[in-house]
Amino acid sequence: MSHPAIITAAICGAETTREMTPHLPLTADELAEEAVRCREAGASIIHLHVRREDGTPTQDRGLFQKALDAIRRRTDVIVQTSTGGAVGMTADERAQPLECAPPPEMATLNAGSLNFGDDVFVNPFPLVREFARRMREKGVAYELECYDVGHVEACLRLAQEGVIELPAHFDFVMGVRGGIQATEDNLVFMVSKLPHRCTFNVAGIGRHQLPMAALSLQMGGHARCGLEDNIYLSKGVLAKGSFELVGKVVELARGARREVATPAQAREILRLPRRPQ
Ligand code: KMH
Ligand code: ZN
Repeated sequence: MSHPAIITAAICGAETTREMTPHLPLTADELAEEAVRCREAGASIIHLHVRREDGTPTQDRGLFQKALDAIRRRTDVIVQTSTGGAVGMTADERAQPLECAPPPEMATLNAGSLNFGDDVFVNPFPLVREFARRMREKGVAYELECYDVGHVEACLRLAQEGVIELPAHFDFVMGVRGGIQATEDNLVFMVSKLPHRCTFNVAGIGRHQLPMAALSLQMGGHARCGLEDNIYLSKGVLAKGSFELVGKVVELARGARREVATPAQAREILRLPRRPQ
């Protein structure tokens, strides 16, 4: 067996709605319950967004604090808060989860702008630099979200500037309408850009989720699944929660002769210093 595979469960997101699937967790208790189920199924990272009572996306610090506390009380997973939020949010709005106490162990750092469906997801260099600075200040580890190959190259430029440190952990989000598409040759190209000792994760969107997870695991990468990116377990069959998708990715890891990482192993692989109490 080669090195353990880290499975990230993106359990909520900003775009998936209860109209699309009744299985979407929204409240702090529901998010914590789902985090526990995903951990039991094999996930070691929970990628976290939060919602208002009416289900709309928000980056409200208080709601993140409640969700983080609820998850930490019940499980030892690494919580990776979103700083992407939803398209149209301001930078200050998006950065709020970094102000939680204690801060999250990990957060996303979106590496560049792109058309996001019919909208634009805005991440200019000054915003990326400022978010990286705030994360450094708070001791929050970043996962570099790359929606296209130019975003990987932007990260290398930021590393030269000293804004981000290498080796780093990348997430290739593949299949957004406006970003790089979810194909094997595109993944091979993205991976070919990575400097020595960097690690990568793949988040395939929609029907690409499980095939791209399989490919990433075979290539020595890690995998993200969950209702943020895909609501179906198989064609026309809704997943009853992100935990069912995690179960599928565990099977894919076994097929790729990869052990599944525990949160402790994931912390080691990702060079995370500590588990907040
Ligand atoms: N909702 C997307 C526009 C992140 O979490 O950092 C951005 C997103 C990325 O989900
Ligand atoms: Zn997200």
